[in-house]
Amino acid sequence: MMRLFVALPLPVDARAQLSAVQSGLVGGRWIDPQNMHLTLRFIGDVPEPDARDLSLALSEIHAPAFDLSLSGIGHFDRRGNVHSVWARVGKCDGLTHLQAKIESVVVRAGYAPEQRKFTPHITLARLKDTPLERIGPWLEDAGVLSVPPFPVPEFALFQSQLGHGGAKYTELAAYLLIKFAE
Ligand code: 2AM
Repeated sequence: MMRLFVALPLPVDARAQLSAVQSGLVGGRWIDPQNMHLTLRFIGDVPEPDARDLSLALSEIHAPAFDLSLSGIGHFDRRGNVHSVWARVGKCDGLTHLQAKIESVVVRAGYAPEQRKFTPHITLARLKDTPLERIGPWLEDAGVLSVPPFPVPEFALFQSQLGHGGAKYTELAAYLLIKFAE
């Protein structure tokens, strides 16, 4: 079995800028900048032949390239207990369009539709159910985060291998987005 997800890789510059806010948070486990990405669709465990079929289906997507910017910090919590903090993604029609195309291809390939609303984000740290009040000062400081627009030339299929030191991500295939000359 292979644990798969579809995501946007991030340029090294953007990852470096994100890593600049990765300090001063107690009880958090920082995501290694090498592992930072924007998840478009989590797939989960699939048999290897199905991974190949899915990759072929994804390769048939034709969607325009776009620019992304990042600004500010958000968090996911369960009843006031925060389990992750992440960089906010600026509103981007190209991203919304791509995500919708991927969702429809994945569903046509036989996977159950995603039930959750798409909240584009880049996870910076995972926390062990930390009360929101405790990280208030960090959220305020890191909230100034702002990464200017950068081009997104491709999306990719990743494998996640869970291990002791956290997950290891491997890019299995990348799919070019269509870039029009200015
Ligand atoms: P996260 O960063 O918000 O945790 C690879 O594991 C990627 O898929 C991660 O970016 C993670 O998002 C997302 N992911 C992991 N498990 C998931 C699940 N059960 N449902 C949706 N997304 C998941």
